[in-house]
Amino acid sequence: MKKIQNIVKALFVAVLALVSLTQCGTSKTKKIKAQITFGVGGNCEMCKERIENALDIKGVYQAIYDLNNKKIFIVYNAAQFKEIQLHNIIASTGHDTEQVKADNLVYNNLPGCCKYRSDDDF
Ligand SMILES: [Cu+2]
Repeated sequence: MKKIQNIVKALFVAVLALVSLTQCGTSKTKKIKAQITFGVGGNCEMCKERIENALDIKGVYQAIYDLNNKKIFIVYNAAQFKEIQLHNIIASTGHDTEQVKADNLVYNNLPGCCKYRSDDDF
């Protein structure tokens, strides 16, 4: 009788270990779905494509740039990105955001039709 109890006990421990192992695996890809909207400088369809392509990355589920009101809507994994990182990704393509100004060198390399800054920005 004692032997059976020990076997049951061992089985129980093994199952527990397995469960905690799989939980550990899933916690690595934890998802905290969040959404955010903020202003981004842009002019044309090329800008829209550039901005949205920059966010075509793992951990970003949706990125839609609205050319009319110059705002981007992003659905992302908040366990993977901080807000400021999203700003930085966009700014790195030459597009100013509400929080991060794009590097002038990158901005100057944008095609003429994409120059969205007004002269008094400088
Ligand atoms: Cu453009």
